[in-house]
Amino acid sequence: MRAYALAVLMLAGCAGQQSAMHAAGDQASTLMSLFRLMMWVCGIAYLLVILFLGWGLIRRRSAADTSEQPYHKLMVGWVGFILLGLILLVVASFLADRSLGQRQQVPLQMRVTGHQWWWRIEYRAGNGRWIETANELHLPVGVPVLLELRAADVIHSFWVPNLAGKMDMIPGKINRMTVTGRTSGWFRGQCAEFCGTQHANMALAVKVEPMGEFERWLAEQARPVSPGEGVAAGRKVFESASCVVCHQVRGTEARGRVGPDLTHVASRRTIAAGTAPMTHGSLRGWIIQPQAIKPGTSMPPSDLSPQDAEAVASYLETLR
Ligand code: HEC
Ligand SMILES: [Cu+2]
Repeated sequence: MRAYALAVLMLAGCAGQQSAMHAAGDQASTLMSLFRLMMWVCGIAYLLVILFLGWGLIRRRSAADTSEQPYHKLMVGWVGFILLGLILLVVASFLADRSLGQRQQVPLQMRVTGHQWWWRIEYRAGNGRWIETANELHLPVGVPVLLELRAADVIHSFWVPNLAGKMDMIPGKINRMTVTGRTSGWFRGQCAEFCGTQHANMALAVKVEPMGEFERWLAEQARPVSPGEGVAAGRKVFESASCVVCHQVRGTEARGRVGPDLTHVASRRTIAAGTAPMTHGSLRGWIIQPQAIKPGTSMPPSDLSPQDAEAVASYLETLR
């Protein structure tokens, strides 16, 4: 009973927004079909081995029984089954690989760059311009998207299990993969190649949404900043502090390219690649001492007074 409960719990752990078992993209479902076929072929082979073993144990050969005939036939059948099973698996994985590697003319192109420990994301807009965001990937449902995967420092690996398999991001090299979201919703990606102390806090939020919604979202992200009311003080502090060396806020003096683009930072659900929720408190905490939230992160602590940090947090919160 306890073993059963444990098995149910473990299976429940596979469910949800970060699971290769719940394919929500064409590439993930190709992989899932291959996985299922492998399970069937290997499962049947395993069952047969156990059956033969049990049969051998029960039916001991009597000393008088010297006929080898029935065993020969069984042996031939068994070897035939193994060969067929292997050929089937080789052909199936060849076909799956071919379909994953297909580079059909895709209408949309995006760039994802792995950094220690966050994701730079760029969208190719209709006019050929690139629009930059971070840590949140939006995909229109049902449309194949070509992802260009790069790395800025060390090797990372791009992995959104619900959508597709893993692919390494290697400095100096561009790897390409096509993903096609099939089901709308939020999914969670995770860097899948150990890349340093905060590797585990290098998560990627992925939203698959209807084309209209995606286009609206992209148009919003493309727009330069329009800071809200009453945050002029915070903006001034931000622009006179070191922040602008590393961060870009399009439409202002801040043009740094080291860290994430903050033009629409408050439209994201989390900060620092899924490490903390997007709240006033975590923004303020992050600005004062990012190392306390994400030890080792390449954003240095600031020497802003608590009042100034508060004002900067309020300013950033209006960047939607
Ligand atoms: C030396 C470069 C550098 C400086 C200076 C810097 N940052 Fe950062 N910042 C980064 C990097 C790199 C990250 C990504 C860290 C991570 O996720 O591990 C980051 C992340 C952030 C984030 C979270 C963004 C997101 O979407 O996850 C905010 C907000 C932020 N910085 C605000 C500020 C503010 C405000 C200042 C000035 C007080 C500042 N930064 C100064 C490099 C810098
Ligand atoms: Cu990584």
